[in-house]
Amino acid sequence: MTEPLVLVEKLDHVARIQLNRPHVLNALNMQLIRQLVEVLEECDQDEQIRVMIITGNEKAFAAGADIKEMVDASPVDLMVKRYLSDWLRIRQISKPLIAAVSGFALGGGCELAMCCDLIIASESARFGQPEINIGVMPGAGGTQRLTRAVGKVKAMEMILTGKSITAQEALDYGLVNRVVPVEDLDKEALALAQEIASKPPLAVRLAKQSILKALDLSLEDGLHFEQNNFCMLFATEDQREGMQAFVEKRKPTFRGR
Ligand code: CO8
Repeated sequence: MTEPLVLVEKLDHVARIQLNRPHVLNALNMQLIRQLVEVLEECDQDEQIRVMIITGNEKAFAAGADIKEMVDASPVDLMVKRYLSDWLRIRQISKPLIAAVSGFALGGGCELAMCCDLIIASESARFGQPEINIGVMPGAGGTQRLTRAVGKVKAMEMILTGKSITAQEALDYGLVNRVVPVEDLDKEALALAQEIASKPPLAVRLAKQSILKALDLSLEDGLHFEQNNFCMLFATEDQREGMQAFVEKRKPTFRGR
């Protein structure tokens, strides 16, 4: 029996999804990305799950797209195989995604971390877009998401030189939320996931959607989008529960309804 390329563990309201090609530093082949997307979509539908963590192993989150899979590809092959289309499905996931990164997060690995909504890095994490060194450039969002995350000049330097940055630099650049000791990575990612999972899930979902829109829309349109989502939450039981609990000075219980 072949090993699954992603391992899934569900703990309370959190799914921990581990990339599982350790012998090639979790190089992202099409099959792995397909399995990852299928698991994310399944968790997105699962009412028990409120937050997903994507992680790798101590040596690598993911060292990029699988170069051996691409080496002989023509543009037509990439189009026919719809090589990058599964990546767009990650963007449709409505629940928060946390990347827990140790070791290499390079090329597609850095891009995958940036597809997530929050990034916890261990002290050993290295982020980079080294595609320039193998004759190409980022193709799964790197030029767009890195630039939005760290600004033009830092993105230019990282993408045009291919040099990677340390976890501390990633923190200073605003690319990651926090840096933790390697041995604490799982625990810290889980604690953050559980904290978010304790909040009203529909408010979390609409807040995530609204923040992502801030990167796409004009301020005027973004403010309208936010107002609509704010008003919509007054249709939920969790809004009544949250506000009633405040008034009654008790802890709310959120049901995701
Ligand atoms: N693809 C395929 N195999 C890889 C990759 C990769 N990206 N990275 C590492 N491996 C394999 C190695 O070939 C090696 O396998 P083997 O033992 O069979 O030779 C094994 O993993 C271990 O690697 P190393 O021996 O090289 O380990 P080191 O610790 O010496 O070096 C490095 C680690 C520095 C990370 C090095 O492996 C490296 O430079 N890897 C390539 C990094 C890279 O260039 N990434 C970008 C790839 S292109 C890309 O991501 C495009 C994204 C856009 C599309 C996204 C679609 C998925």
